[in-house]
Amino acid sequence: MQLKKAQFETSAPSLAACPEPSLPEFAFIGRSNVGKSSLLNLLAGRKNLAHVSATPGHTKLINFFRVDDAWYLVDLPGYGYAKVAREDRSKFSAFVADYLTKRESLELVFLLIDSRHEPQRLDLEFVDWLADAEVPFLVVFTKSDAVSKTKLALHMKLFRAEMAARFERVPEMFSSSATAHEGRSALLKLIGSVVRLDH
Ligand SMILES: Nc1nc2c(ncn2[C@@H]2O[C@H](COP(=O)(O)OP(=O)(O)O)[C@@H](O)[C@H]2O)c(=O)[nH]1
Ligand SMILES: [Mg+2]
Repeated sequence: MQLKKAQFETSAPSLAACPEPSLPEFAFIGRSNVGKSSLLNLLAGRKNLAHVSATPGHTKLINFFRVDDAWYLVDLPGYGYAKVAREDRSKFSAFVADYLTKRESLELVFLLIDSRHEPQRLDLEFVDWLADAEVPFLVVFTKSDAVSKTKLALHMKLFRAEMAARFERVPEMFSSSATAHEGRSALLKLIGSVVRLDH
């Protein structure tokens, strides 16, 4: 799918402040620093559309980016900011929970997982939350450039096993690298097929 125009629309502090739910949305979530904003920029083909930060824990708002006046990319606040007390880390704001469970126009969540690690408890707890809430999601392994092909394959295999223990149908899994420009076409193709089905 070719993408012509991507623009920032709004930062919402509450579900009520989100744009009219008139276009299909694809929302990115994952731990702080996993590469959400970078992946969003990669997909949009714009270097600085979403703000990339070396210091995690910044975004508290839900940021909407309108693409070709046809769909939205949505940058959600990250979970698991390391400076937050351990018991609070896996929690995320009531607002994000609200958005994930109540937003009518949310088509699909992209759960971002750092390729460099074996399955992490925090991420699996979030998967369990998504499963309970019946929120449809796919998995993207980010920063694939930062790990060997062998390690990437191993980490994906271990994560897939965790998914197979939870779901009858294992969520689709992709890998990406904002640095090496990898994963863009596969993800845009998937978004394109969902957007076309919708209309
Ligand atoms: N090596 C590598 N680093 C990345 C990649 N994507 C993001 N980063 C770095 O990871 C840090 C966090 O990125 P950001 O997109 O702000 O993550 P967010 O907090 O999830 O939105 C930044 O220092 C990025 O430069 C990637 O594909 N490869
Ligand atoms: Mg970000």
